[in-house]
Amino acid sequence: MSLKASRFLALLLLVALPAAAQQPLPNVVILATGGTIAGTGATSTTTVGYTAAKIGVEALIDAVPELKKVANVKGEQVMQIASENMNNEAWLKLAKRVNALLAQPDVDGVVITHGTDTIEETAYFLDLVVKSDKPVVVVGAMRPSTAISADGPINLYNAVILAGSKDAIGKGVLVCLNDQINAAREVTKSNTATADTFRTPELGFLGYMQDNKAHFYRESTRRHTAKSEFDVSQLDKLPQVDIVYGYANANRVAVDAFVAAGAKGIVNAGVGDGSLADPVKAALIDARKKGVLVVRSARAGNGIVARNGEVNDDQTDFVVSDTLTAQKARILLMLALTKTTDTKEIQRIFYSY
Ligand code: DAS
Repeated sequence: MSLKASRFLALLLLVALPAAAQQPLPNVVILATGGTIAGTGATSTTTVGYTAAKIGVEALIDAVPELKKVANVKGEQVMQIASENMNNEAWLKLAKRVNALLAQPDVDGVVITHGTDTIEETAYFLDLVVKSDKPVVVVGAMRPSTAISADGPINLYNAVILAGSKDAIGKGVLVCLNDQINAAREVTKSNTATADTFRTPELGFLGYMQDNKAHFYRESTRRHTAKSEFDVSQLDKLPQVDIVYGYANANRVAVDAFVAAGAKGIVNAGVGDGSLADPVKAALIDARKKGVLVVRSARAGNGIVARNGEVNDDQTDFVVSDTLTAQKARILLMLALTKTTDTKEIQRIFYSY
């Protein structure tokens, strides 16, 4: 090859290489709902007693200029609430917006900023109704935006990287705070105040965020998102399902009150392996006879609630929650009741999701 030709080839490579190295940035939409991540406190050391849901989505994005290096980001303010006030209507609105965005070919992933109190519930609801394999990442913060070492900015930065990551495709809805990646089905808020509060106690994290990259080590074996049979696109409300908490000396008042108020389903967070005090069991049997669906969960929060273990579920026509906590079982039962009231079919659903 002549000197001239080899110089031309070297020049070509110099120009071509950097371009090839610069993959196009992913398009990520941030849907803001409120919470501490959007919270403000009176001073930089106020980490309790602050006001949640004060700062808008554009301010959240502007506070992290590094986002521009990792994704093309757009923001929408879907609502502005502290998440203890999250409800079924808000979930339906959020789910419909997420599905509309993910159906767009120019959207690669969605991040939802959210209060930490009910992140685990919103994430699981979306895990069951999002009709796409594209990443959906729910993120929050344990310190308000005005606090020293506020965790919101780095959590938002990591969430956007994760939502734009090809490795996150098909993993289901993810909850990512404190550099840890959790699956929606099992994640739970385990501490009232610390930055490492989100845990998947026994089944473990899916992976970690480190050095601007998602690192996955496992994935869920249960149905979710694109493989889910649930569709809320035509729904504007969900069946009323309530939770009764088990404890020593429990009585039947709460069960009877929920039935009288028209609950279509009751989840019992039982002691031990979903055990029921006699008065509670009698009340739940009466409820079932009136057509209310009953699911036995466990306040322990981990482990399998065994069918026909502490209660003869075949005889009482109850359903068991498998390993779902009561707050997650409530969500799955609500969605199951949009499709069927057959307890065998509902038990199949609890063993599938
Ligand atoms: N009240 C809490 C909430 O909105 C604040 C937070 O931790 O995000 O869930």
